[in-house]
Amino acid sequence: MTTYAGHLDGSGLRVAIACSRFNDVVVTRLLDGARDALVRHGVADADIDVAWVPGAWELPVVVRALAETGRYQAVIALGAVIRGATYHFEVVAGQSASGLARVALDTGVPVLDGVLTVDTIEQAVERAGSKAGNKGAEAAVGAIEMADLLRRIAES
Ligand code: INI
Repeated sequence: MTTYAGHLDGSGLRVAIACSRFNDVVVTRLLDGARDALVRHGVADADIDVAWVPGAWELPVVVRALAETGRYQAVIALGAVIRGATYHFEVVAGQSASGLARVALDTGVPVLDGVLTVDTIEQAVERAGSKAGNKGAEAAVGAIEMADLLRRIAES
């Protein structure tokens, strides 16, 4: 029996991060968490590229462009969709998530969904480096695991 498992060693990996500027006070904290986690797991800071888009709706097309360059072993999407008074919350959150999933399946490059979908700004802040952890850091660790897992499967 062969068991494949990704290790959390990011040395030699190139990773792209697409960030949405909407709610950037939160997204900047997600980006800080993601970069910190990548570097602490061995990814060189010079091997991390960041692209900014207007909102979570725009993340999938830029994540696709990054994935299709072939330069990155994983792409991380970061954003914050906050229900608040926004009537099209479900539309933005749903299309962002399904678009990101489609890019991963279409390109074969792992896409980590670090987009917060929450009811309030307080919940977003909690998940961006305070009492509920940092979803950007979680996505970064997942990116390293997925990149290493796919490499092991390809090389077996
Ligand atoms: N974009 C977000 O990233 N977060 C939100 O909470 C949000 N709300 O609430 O509207 C949001 N909307 C903008 C959207 O992502 C697009 O940028 C916009 O619709 C233009 O296409």
